[in-house]
Amino acid sequence: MYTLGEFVINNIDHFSYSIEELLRLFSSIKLASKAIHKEVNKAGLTKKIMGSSGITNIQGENQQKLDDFAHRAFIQSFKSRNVVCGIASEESKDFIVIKGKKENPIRNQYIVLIDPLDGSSNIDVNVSIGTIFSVYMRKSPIKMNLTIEDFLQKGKKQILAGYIIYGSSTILVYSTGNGVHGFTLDPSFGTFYLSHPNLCFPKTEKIYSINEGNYAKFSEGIRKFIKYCQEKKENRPYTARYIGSLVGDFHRNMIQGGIYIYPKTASSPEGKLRLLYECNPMAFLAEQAGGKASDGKNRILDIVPKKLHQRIPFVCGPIGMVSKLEEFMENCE
Ligand code: AHM
Ligand code: MG
Repeated sequence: MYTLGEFVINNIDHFSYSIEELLRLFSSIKLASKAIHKEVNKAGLTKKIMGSSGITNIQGENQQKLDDFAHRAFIQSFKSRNVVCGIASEESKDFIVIKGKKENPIRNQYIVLIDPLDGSSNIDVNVSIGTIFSVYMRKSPIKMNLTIEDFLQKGKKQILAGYIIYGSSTILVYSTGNGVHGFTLDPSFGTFYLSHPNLCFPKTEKIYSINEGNYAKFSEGIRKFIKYCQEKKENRPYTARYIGSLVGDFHRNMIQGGIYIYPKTASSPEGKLRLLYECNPMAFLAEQAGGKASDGKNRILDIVPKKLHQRIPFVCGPIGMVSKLEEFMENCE
């Protein structure tokens, strides 16, 4: 049984960037995710990690203690191991530059964008949550200061994207542009083992995932698509499944065949999910798994980001289901 480290080394021929940096990055991601796994699993036993931190984060949302713990765990792990030159996190306003010491300046070329703990409304109720990460090569020359342009790159420029789901087991899923592969943490050894090689959306279209409580706030195209999903015709009605954790909903849909939708609503006219921390990495994985991701009209990976915390409507899943939704959107404009 391959460990994550062994698998990465054996499946890296297609990768044209620094493998040494990639391996160091993976070891930081593994370390931080194991720390979070440990905290998530004892959350009910300690008040230290449950509930709100009392802070309103940059998203204008009530930050949970575990959001803050996860943010610190990743930043600390990336910083102390000198694995990247810059980090942007959903939990902090500005990007963070990692320069190293004057006598030993950092020469790393990767920048990482991260949602340290996604689905935080599920933390206190023992429902799956996740970490989402996304990696790019810096655009600016290595000896210059990082600029915002290093972070505002199109999603198709990602060289690595993935997530960790803290669910009934902890699973790390990633792609470097050569398929999507999943690794389950064996907590007794603290090792991730290959459990889901070559993940692909199946041929069966089975599930639709959307917060239907917002039905009255959706556009006509989305409302019609929901009715289409519920219609008794051909292979429909589809089953409705919605956790409210993007990572959990995506993971299930990729394995069982389903579409995830977070459209714009009357109260969130730009959508809710963040382009850089949530949509781009999931879109990269969706395409690598033979699926499709869009904002209802445009390919997510082609969108030029305008700001770090930009929100956007998001749809992803099997190509047929996403294309059908786009058809409804187009016909209702
Ligand atoms: P978060 O980053 O604050 O946790 O928000 C993102 C989450 C997604 O994981 C999830 O799909 C969505 O928000 C759920 O939102 P809602 O409760 O509005 O359905
Ligand atoms: Mg999030």
